[in-house]
Amino acid sequence: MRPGTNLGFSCGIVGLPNAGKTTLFNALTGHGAPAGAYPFTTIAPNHGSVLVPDVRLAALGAIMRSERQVPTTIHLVDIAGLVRGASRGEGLGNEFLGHIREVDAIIHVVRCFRAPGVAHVDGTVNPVRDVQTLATELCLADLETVDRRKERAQSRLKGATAPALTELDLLDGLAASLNQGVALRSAPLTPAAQALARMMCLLTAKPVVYVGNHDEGGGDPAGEAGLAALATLACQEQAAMVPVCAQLESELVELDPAERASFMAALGVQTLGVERLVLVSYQTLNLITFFTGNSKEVRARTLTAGGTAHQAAGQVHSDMARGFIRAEVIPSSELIRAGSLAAARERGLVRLEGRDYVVADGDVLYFRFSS
Ligand SMILES: Nc1nc2c(ncn2[C@@H]2O[C@H](COP(=O)(O)OP(=O)(O)O)[C@@H](O)[C@H]2O)c(=O)[nH]1
Ligand SMILES: [Mg+2]
Repeated sequence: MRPGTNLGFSCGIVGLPNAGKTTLFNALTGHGAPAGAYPFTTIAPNHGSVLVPDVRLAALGAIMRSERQVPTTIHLVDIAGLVRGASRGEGLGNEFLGHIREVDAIIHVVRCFRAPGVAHVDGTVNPVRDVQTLATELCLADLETVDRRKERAQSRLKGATAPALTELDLLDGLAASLNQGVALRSAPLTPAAQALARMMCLLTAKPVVYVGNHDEGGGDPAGEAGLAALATLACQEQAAMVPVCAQLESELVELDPAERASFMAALGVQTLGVERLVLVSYQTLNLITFFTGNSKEVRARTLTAGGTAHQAAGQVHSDMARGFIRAEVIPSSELIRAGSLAAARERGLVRLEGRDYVVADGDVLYFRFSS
C-alpha cells in the first residue's frame, strides 16, 4: 500500500470506541460490518474499498461508448477502538495500531452525537478531549517505535559508524517532539527527519482528516458546539474536518439510488458527507485522477500529483511502463467538448508526450508501448 504502487492508496480509520468508526466504514463502503453500542465490537480490522465519485467518468464513458465505467478506489482499514493506555496494551492493545502503520493517511472519527444508549468510555461527549486522548496514544505508540530504533542505533554505535550517529540525532529530534505530545506532522522537522519518520511508518507523521460524526437535523446545541470546537481544532492544526452523519448515511447506502435520492430530498440533504470525505481525503493525500479507456471500459485511476506519464503507465500495467514509448494525452474537458476522440484528433487537441510528462488531473491517456 505504498504510494505509487498498483495497490492504490489507503486510509486507516481511528477513533475512540463507539465514535462510529465501523458505522462510517459501512457508510463509505456499503459493507454492513457489524457496528454495536459496546466498546470493542470490532476485533479483527475490517478492510474495504471506497469508490471515488467523479462526474467526468460517465461523460467519458458516453463518448467512448464504453461497456463499463470503473471508478478509482481508496482502500480503507477500520480498526478496533483505541482507549487511553492503548499504547501500553490497554483495551485491545497496541498491536491494533500495527494495522494502520501501512496506511497513507488517517481518518480520525470524533464523536459529536449524544445518543445516551451508546456508552462513551469517558462518560460524556467532548470532541476536543477525545481528540487529545487519541492523539496522546498515537504519540506514545510512535515514541515506543522510536525508542526501539534508538536502541538498535545505539548498539550499532559501539563501532561508532557515522550513519548510526546521524540516525540517532534524527531519532532524538523525533522523540523530543513526541515527548511534548506534538504529532510529527505538526512538528518543525528537517527533510531528513521527515523522511525517516515516513520510512518508519510513524502514525503521527501521516496526514489526518477529522470526521465530526453527528446526528442529522441539527437541533442539538451540544452536538453543534462539539462540531464547532472540532472545526477550530482542525483549523489550528491546518487539517481538514468533515462533518458526517455516519448512522444516517450508513442506512442511506443500503437503499437503491432512486430511493436514496428521494430520502435525501425529504431530509433536505444535498450531498453525502461520506462523498465529501472521500474527496477531502483525496486532496489531503495530494492525489489526482487520470483516465484510460476504450470501447470495453473507461477507467479512472489515481496518481500522486506531480507523477509522470511513465508512472501513470505503471499504474495500469508494469509491462506498459517497461515498454513505454509515448502517451497520447488530452484533458478530459477538451475530449468531452470535442465529442469524440476522432474529432479531437482532427482539431489537433491530442498531444504526444514523453515519459517525463507531468500528468494533470483529468488527463485522458492512451499509452503507446512495445511489448
Ligand atoms: N445516534 C447516533 N449513533 C451512532 C452514530 N454513529 C454510530 N452510532 C452508534 O454508535 C454505536 C457504535 O458505533 P460503531 O460504528 O460500532 O463505533 P466504533 O466502536 O467506533 O466502531 C452503534 O450503536 C452505532 O449505531 C451517529 O452518527 N449517531
Ligand atoms: Mg468498530
